[in-house]
Amino acid sequence: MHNNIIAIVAICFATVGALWGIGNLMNPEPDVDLPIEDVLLIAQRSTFNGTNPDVYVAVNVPTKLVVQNDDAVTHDLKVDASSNGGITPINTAPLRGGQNFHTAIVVSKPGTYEYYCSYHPQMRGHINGQ
Ligand SMILES: [Cu+2]
Repeated sequence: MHNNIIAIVAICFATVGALWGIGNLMNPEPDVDLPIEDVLLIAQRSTFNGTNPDVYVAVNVPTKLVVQNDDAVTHDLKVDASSNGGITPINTAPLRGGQNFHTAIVVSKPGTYEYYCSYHPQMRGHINGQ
């Protein structure tokens, strides 16, 4: 009898836990706790954001990066390994028009690093980690 009560309580907890988990999946919480703004780079007219802007990130604070291709042609975004090892390399897949890629910028040493599109040499800018 005592074991039955324990089993019933355990099943209740498991059920509530499962429902809670499903509820969270259906209503994911927004990313409100990111310490700094996400970075959105949109490939358009063979530039990133029209100006290939410098991107500023804090050292040792992973920054969410979304690369969106709004052009008709394929683009990608790459960051190569640096000689000081201060940035985690980035390589989106080739992105066709309308596709996007979610990743992160992770800088571990202050410095200036280059991002670029491997298809279009003029599409390049800098990531400044400070
Ligand atoms: Cu490109």
